[in-house]
Amino acid sequence: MHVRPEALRPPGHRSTASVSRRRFLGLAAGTAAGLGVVGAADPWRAGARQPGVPSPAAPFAAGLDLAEPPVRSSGGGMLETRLDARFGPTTVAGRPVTARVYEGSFPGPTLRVKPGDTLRVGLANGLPAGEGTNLHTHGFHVSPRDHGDNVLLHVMPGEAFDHEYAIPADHPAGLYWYHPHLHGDSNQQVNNGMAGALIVGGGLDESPGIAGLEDRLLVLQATEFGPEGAVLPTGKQSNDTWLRLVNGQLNPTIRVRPGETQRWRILNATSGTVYNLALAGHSLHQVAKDGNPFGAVWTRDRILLAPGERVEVLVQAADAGTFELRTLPWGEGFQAMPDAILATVVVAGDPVALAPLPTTLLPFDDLGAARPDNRRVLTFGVTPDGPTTEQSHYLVDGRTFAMDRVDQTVRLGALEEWEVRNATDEWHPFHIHVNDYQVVAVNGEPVPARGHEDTTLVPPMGSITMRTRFRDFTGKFVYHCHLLFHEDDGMMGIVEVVP
Ligand SMILES: [Cu+2]
Repeated sequence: MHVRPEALRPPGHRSTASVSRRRFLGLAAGTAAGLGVVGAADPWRAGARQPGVPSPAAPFAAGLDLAEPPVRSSGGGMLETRLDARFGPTTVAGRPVTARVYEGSFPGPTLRVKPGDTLRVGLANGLPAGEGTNLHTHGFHVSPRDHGDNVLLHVMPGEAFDHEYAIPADHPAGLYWYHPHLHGDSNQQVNNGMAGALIVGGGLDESPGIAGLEDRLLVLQATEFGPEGAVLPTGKQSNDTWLRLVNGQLNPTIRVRPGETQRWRILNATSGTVYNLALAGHSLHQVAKDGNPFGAVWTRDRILLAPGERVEVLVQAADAGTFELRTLPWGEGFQAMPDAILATVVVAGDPVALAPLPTTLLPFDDLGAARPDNRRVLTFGVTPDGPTTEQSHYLVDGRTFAMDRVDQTVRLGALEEWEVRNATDEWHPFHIHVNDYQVVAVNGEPVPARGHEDTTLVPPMGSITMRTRFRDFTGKFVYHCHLLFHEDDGMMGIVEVVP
């Protein structure tokens, strides 16, 4: 298996598993330096860049009003569109840059569909020579086969592939997203900007207390550009100097009237940045997670949002003023994320009467009392330290991903309980395709039933226990860590649903 040198030294995701593992990573850096990738002679390493200090040539515009990506909506039960993947010019925070993006847009266009629709996407690969890609509809309950949500495909440069997704009539309405999922290239491509929102209409859109609210989309991305505006290779980026972007903007202004309630749909479309979201002076009233409406509002002051996760929150502005939406410091050691401002909320204008929050939302299939047909235990791990240190990898159940191996076989229709254990001292967001699940316990302790989800942080040396029904679709799909460097490195497995 080919291992990119940069993959051995991901910013922010180096293991702190043990002293000897750290020593190994030092050796890995030495190896990479030998290849001229991250050596001391490298100007980025040697130079002027200090953590927390912006790039000297960074005329990115900040503070503009929040703008949203272009929207493409279905009509008459169909959305037929194209996604051209290219390494080329785009705009970030008002500045011309070069990166891998869809349709020249950072982030990509928002695709809006309804339950029962057919979504057709012509994916065209215009990336550099040798660089394959593919497309994942993250969170969609659709077939993983053939032209569906098939991430085992390789679409090579110059090639195109026509996807067709039949969205079930009972599909939960909410926020999903699309991004590339080619094993080995996911981290780089998503980090560059290849991501866009998928919104399924209906559901909460018509609920009392939510219908008619100002509905905003916030796509969170984090990346870094060189002085000439070219996106930096992931191995040369730093957790401390990533631009924390919202819809491709730096610290945009979100306008709200005093007393107004707004609905914000927030997507973490980064390759590996965890956000600890907080809005100064305001609570976040969460109504949905990962495209699934909650049964009731969950009010909190902070929301931890891992790569791949989505939340929908109601924000009630009280008095006029200016308030920062921030990600607060989170994590330890190599996984630590710094404090950063994401957006500025300006509450101003004619006041409106404060409306009560909805008390109940939408019912869901509570699996808490269900009897699973089968139980499994999966374990996230890292290669034990040893003398053959060049082959260190992130693992599931002691092995790296293999395209031609089925790791779990499940019967169609089965209700299963999976305990996902984390045998490392880093956090890993677990994600499974096609079928959502309900988390019933964290670290063995039962948790309240709020709704279903598809991406969940597993605590260091801890576990999550989830229940899921393998409904409607046979075929092969994957489960993995959504820190995409870890996924690319091997922390992924294949599940096959059989009749
Ligand atoms: Cu991970």
